[in-house]
Amino acid sequence: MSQRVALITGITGQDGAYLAELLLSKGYVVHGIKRRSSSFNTGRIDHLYKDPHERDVRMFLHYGDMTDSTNLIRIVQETQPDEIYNLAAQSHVQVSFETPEYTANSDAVGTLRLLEAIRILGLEKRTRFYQASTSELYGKVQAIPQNETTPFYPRSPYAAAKLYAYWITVNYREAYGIHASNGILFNHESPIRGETFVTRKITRAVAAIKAGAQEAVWLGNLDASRDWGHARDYVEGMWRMLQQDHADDYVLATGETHTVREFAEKAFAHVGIALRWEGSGVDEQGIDIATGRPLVRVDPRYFRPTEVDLLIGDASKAKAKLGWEPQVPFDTLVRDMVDADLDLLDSVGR
Ligand code: NDP
Ligand code: GDR
Repeated sequence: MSQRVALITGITGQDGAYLAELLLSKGYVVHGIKRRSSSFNTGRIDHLYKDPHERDVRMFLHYGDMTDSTNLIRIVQETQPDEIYNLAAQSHVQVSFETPEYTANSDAVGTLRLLEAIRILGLEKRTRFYQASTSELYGKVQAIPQNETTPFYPRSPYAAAKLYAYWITVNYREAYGIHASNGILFNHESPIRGETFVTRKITRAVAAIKAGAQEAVWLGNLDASRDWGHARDYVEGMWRMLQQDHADDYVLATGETHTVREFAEKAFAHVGIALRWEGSGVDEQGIDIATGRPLVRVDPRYFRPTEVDLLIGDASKAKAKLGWEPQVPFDTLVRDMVDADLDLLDSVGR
């Protein structure tokens, strides 16, 4: 069998990096789209990259952007992928309230542009398509837990853009017979999670506070509950979806939910700091029991105009049809993220 070729949009992001690693380990040729940036943005994949002049090079990067149709069509034409993983997105929910039009352009219309590229180039029967859909689609949740049949109720410009992307993926599957699947993924984190998502913001702060380099961490809604898994497990699920005979939509989740407060508590506990909670709402504080110092504080700046209060997924379809199950428990995830941030701080300090 000839070498399989994959194209990953968003290869420089958290999931793109884990997915590239997985596909390379399976023998794929991996093409990735990266954006032009004034500073390096390939830190998460530098360990996978080889100079194109070396032998056995299987990963190639192309400049591109989800807002540029001509660029996407050209890259798909040049790379002739067997599988496209559409991970590129303005992926920050709070930022989407500030940049709603850009978020719609890249996350919603960007998905359409890629699907159209497949069609324009006559690749409907050859190229399989994965869409990075999200538990944010459930928004104001209509059922607990959420599965593939739970109605959507988006609560942000990000989620509304991803709703379009979800349905256009379903539509191109039904209209043109493209093997196009949605992975409805619940939150997944890792040591290479973007620094402004709440888990990584907390674990970086815990490391810095422990080292005496930071006083406290300012957070928003401590009551929000999320179903947090490990990104490495979730990219395996993406790949499995594209290996099925028929395209379909699947939830990937752990089936457990924890509040932001609980995440912070566990992260501090891992470095030997026990917190007690005082006050409520904007006055709530996480106090270090040993010293009486407030280490977690609330800043309403981080509250969202509309919030998603509680997510908990039911991934039984993925278990039955893909044989997929998450491997990394919540406690291990928190511990690994804190340890990685302690190591990072240590290596910078050296
Ligand atoms: P990241 O934010 O870490 O990565 C996003 C990637 O998209 C980066 O490579 C980024 O490039 C790229 N990108 C952003 N905008 C554009 C654009 N206009 N054109 C081209 N590339 C662009 O996200 P994750 O890896 O965490 O998530 C991957 C995908 O999965 C996203 O679509 C996200 O919305 C979705 N998702 C994520 C979940 C999670 O919990 N992580 C859960 C469910 C869905 P750059 O590095 O230059 O910024
Ligand atoms: P989310 O992730 O919005 O679920 O989207 P994020 O980590 O940003 O927020 C999770 C919850 O924590 C609350 N929160 C804070 N969030 C941030 N970022 N910063 C804070 O200081 C803070 N304090 C409290 C939020 O209000 C929220 O309730 C992620 C992204 O990866 C999306 O791309 C993806 O689709 C979903 O997960 C599933």
